[in-house]
Amino acid sequence: MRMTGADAILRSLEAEGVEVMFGIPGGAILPFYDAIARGTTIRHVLARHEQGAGHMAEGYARASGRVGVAVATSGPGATNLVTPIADAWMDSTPLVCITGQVKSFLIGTDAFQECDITGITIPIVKHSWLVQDVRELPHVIKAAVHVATTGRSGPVLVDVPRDVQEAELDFSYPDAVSLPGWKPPRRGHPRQIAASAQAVTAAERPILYVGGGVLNAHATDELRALAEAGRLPVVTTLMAKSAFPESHELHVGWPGMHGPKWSNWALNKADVIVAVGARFDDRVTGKVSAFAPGATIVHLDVDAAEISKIRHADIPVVGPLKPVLAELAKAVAASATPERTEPWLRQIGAWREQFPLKYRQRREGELLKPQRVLEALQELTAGRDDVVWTTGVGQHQMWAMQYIRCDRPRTFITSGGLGTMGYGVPAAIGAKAARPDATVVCVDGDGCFQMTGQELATAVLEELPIVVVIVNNGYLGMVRQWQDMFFEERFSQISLTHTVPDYAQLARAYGALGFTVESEEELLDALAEALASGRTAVVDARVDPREHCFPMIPAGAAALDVVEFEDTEDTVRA
Ligand SMILES: Cc1ncc(C[n+]2csc(CCOP(=O)(O)OP(=O)(O)O)c2C)c(N)n1
Repeated sequence: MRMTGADAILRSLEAEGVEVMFGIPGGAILPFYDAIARGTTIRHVLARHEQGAGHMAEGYARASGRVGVAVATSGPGATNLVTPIADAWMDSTPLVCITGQVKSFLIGTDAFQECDITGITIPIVKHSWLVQDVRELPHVIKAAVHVATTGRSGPVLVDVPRDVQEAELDFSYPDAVSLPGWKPPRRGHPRQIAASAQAVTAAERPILYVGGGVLNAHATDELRALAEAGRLPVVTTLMAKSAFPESHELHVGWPGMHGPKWSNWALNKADVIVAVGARFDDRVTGKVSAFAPGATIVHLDVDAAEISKIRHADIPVVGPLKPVLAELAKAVAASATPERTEPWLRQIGAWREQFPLKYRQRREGELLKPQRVLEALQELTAGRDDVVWTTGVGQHQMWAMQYIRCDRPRTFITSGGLGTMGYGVPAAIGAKAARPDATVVCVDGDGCFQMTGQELATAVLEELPIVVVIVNNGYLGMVRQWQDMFFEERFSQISLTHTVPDYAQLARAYGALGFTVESEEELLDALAEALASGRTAVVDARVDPREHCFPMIPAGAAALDVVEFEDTEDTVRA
């Protein structure tokens, strides 16, 4: 069929089963938006900032397990996508970004809104295309989705000059894609899987150290089968939160800088660590030379580049996690004596009793404790399996990790690797587009909210209602904590105030519900109303800025050297 390049992009995305895309139009992408106006089955969500569009596409991808699509114009539109692209790169989120480019004959002339976006993003994409021949478009879009979603998933970029969008081609969509340079592994080596099973079943203190790769690989059932077959304790990283049911007896928390002490002890005192789709991030290991010194490392990953990148893998298995975990679970089930791990599980349980999460009770006349906001959210949503959480970055994110329980996959969506403030609100909107049935709650910081809060307009007008709970401590709280602990309380450029802006009024200005809460009673009422409203709502919870997030492994310290909350007579234990 004869059509323009712009129509061909759209028909190709439709052929790939894309249902939603997020973006903002502009000069160099106008032909594509004209094609949208002429009709498509794909819903387009109009963001207020391209960074928002990118994080929405990421939130959509993470909530649905499908590829996210973001669209922007050339120049500033494209550069506004750089942060979400970097974010998706760090967290292996499948993302296809489509950008308009100036007309081919203008490239290299410093034309209006020209920028070399394929050049700028080289280190943070799996692959990118600057399409110069309209006839290549169907294959490029097919390849883009394929590369983004296969092997270790991640972001790709397709940059299309305006004249290429306007040129015509005879459209036919390819059935298959042939990319000689992209051949992700299709199965793990049976001998390595057998060796892994042997190490696991012989171990006295084994542990599964689970990363976000398990969610990306849709391998949560296989993970559970493995854990149950060997009665293996499971720690899930921030990126893997929700990959294993958190109310399961074998879930033993979250490792790393703000993980509970008992989780870090379990990981660091293990004799066999099975790393599954995890990458020994510095926020998990602390000082690498002191990390889990006695452990044999079994490392399962689809990306060979992760093997022995940080910690030597004694038994590497490179392959897609779904079949690899299934085979390993089978092998472990055949040879494990599950009672073997009971003393170890009891030991971890004892540490759990000994080292609970703690904070100081609010005293008369003091502001709410931030931890209490998270506890209240957990209490109000306990037992519901239709809640999807997103977060910003900072103390509130770590408290959300500690206090919110997630039992179903893809229900906790956060920026892990890049730590992108402003991720929470747009990611929530994207998650809502993916899961219209779900109640999507963004736990945000007041600093984070001010980076992308304008996307409330998108949530309201596109009818993608979300609940935003701002843990408002009036500060860039996590920075305050570091300055307090490591810079002798010299506070530098961190004060935001609790009251400017007035978040509830701001929410109302966008047509959302707005609540300001300062007491426990107001908090519970506002959260209940917001969660039941079915509307976009912002709960501004004004909390004590002095609270630190504990426990904490100081950057560069050994993971066993956890700094804990110092008990007072009115300690609250979780
Ligand atoms: C875009 C961006 N800029 C700066 C930082 C550094 N940073 C990390 S946490 C943080 C403070 C976040 O403050 P807030 O959103 O209020 O959350 P809180 O820590 O108070 O819960 C900052 C500035 C970052 N992670 N991302």
